[in-house]
Amino acid sequence: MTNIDAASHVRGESVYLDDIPLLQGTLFACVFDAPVAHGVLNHLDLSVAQAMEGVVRIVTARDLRGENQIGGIIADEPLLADHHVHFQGMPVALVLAETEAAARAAVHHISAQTEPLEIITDPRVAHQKGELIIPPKRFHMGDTQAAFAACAHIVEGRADVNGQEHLYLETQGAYAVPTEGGGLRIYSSTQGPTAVQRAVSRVTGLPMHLIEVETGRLGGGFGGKEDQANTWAALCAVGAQLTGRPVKYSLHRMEDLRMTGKRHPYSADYKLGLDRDLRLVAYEATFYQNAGAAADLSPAVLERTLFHCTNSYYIPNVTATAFSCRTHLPPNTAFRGFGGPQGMFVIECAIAHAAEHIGVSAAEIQQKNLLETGHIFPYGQVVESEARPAWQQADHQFDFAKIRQEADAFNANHRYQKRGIAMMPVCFGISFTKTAMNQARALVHIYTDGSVAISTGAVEMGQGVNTKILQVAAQVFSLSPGRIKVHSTNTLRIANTSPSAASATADLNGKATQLACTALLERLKKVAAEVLKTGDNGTGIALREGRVWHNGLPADLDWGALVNHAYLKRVSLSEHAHYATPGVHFDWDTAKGHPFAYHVFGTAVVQVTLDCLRGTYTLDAVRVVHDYGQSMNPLVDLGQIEGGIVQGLGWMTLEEVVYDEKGRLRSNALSTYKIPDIYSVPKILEVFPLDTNRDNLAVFRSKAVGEPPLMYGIGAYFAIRDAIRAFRPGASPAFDAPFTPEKVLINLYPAAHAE
Ligand code: LUZ
Ligand code: MOS
Repeated sequence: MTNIDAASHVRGESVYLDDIPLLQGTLFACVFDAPVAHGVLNHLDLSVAQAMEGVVRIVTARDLRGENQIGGIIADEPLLADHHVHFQGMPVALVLAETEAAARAAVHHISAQTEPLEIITDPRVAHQKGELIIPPKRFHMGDTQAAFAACAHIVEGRADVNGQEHLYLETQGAYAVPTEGGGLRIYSSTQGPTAVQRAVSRVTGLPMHLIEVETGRLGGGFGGKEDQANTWAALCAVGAQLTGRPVKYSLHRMEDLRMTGKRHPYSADYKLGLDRDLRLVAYEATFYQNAGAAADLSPAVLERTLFHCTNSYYIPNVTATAFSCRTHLPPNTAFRGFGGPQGMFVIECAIAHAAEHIGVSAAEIQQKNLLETGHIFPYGQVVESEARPAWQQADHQFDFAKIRQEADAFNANHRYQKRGIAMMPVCFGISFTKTAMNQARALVHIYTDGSVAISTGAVEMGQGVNTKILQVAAQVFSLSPGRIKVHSTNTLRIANTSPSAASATADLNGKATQLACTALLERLKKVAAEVLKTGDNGTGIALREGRVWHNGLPADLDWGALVNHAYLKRVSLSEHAHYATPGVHFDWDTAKGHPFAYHVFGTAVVQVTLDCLRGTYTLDAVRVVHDYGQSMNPLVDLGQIEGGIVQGLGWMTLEEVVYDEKGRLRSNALSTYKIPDIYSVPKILEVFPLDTNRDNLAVFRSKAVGEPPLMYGIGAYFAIRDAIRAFRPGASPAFDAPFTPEKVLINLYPAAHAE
């Protein structure tokens, strides 16, 4: 089954926000954003801009009919700055003009007078000053203090990991159209249509039933549009409400880079204790999350850092503490992995440190401590593990010992080129950690010509979820894909959706689709039994490839005729189904529970070659054994795995988000922010499935595939470190990702750098 969007993508016919034809009278919006990161907003001069040709209206905080608030988890984020500005890029005024050019031109003629306040960009500084978004969160298992006392080896250190720009190909944007009776229709490039509906309701004061949010597809989200699509939709909605005209805003790349949040940078302290047999016995970690100026999704991201702080390893004694620190950067937000990768990076640093300290390979420690079924995670869930089978299959297929020997032999023969390798096991929990969000609905209509229309809460953002949902319906009905259409995500057809996030979209919406289609099928079987007078109430009826079968023999009744009979008999051909993941729960009072439906496991081996004169490197190979259960669509899944790995590699190597001490984004364009291109992706990228066939909670025994592969990319950091140590034995670079070529060079020649 090919991706159902393949043909229209290749022809350029797929419709994104910017392809929607505009109505006559549409106005264009552009934001004037805060020029300083922290200050009192004393005066805003709009007079010049207001008088410019084409400018229809300039909206500020005071004009809002609803609440000036878009904070989802915590109400700490005004839509438009009122008395204070909290980050450079914070929306202050909204220009509405007859053309896009007029709107952008006018923004340049707005000026703000601000009284500067102290700017904090470092989460540790924010922590010292008590600037916390929420009280600290903690996971606790066993007794670390007692355990450390009995450890043969203890290492302590610090690890820093930077943020990451989402760089979805399609920038943020929305189009708001006034509808009859004072309502609004919002076209939004969002992962969360309901989140947009709520935000629009809040800032306009309109009830949610007057607000329709329509999302066709996104040109990428990666978490950046889980929460932060709300801003632009809310601004367009306010503009449309105040002018009575449609309002469109599609951000320019530099606006998007400057005004939106990114993956959270973290700083962390760790202490890891091992026994004589290299068993991990005790782990303490403290995480300082750089949340930015408002909560956004930071509390939930912080939680997932704790959930994944021991990655794929069993450690009986764990104390992990996490602080969400308020700084004056754009609020950081969801990004593929959602805090998990940051937690995993730190334990991998601690293991690398321990290995170097003891004089063994990190792989030896990793391998010895993999999770086994029956172990307990620090959050109380009992482990069902594929960690060791994944590691062993990877070792068997790729031969870790041979890869090591070849690297060592190469290094012995090359003075200024060094090879490094690293293994990277991954364990990622599937489900929203907020239990209530693990629900979805599907609406399935069968029309009298036999064609089927499906709506769900899933948002197609290039991950192929609509293809999988179509496959579910095609399989249940035994129909050819051509008779089924998966439609846009729309809050009038599907209400109260969870965002398409947490790798769970196909699981949740696929299950809801399966329930709806199965209910329809059972109804149709009864109709078939009546029509064929089988007298068995449908128990002997089956549908196969568009035909009705009875007791294993084809009957003289096809799908189309059956559907017509059902209509004439006044049997409903529509179904709305609800799915809620069974068995998941979590209690933050005890920080224990069973938050995840299941976990995804895998092991990667990453190989790099370092140019020790220049500090540059090539990613030679990433080889992976990945557990995606019984894949529904191996090609769609492979696309997700390859994309995730490359995004993870970019985070660990080239991609460097730079804010200066004034809170200004310096990596504000694609000339200063580098992401992997076709030349920097691994020369070899091999992915093998781990052969598992368990009764998990995903659709048709598949497993979620969206986020877990990103974390294989973390291996690149440690492979580069390994190569540096081959050039300079005993080197101990600070754990500070990404490992940009500049940082590599400094670590190859620290003495020269010190001079
Ligand atoms: N979004 C969210 C997520 O709201 N909750 C989650 O647990 C999550 N996990 C991964 C990615 N996005
Ligand atoms: Mo996400 S990080 O929106 O799954």
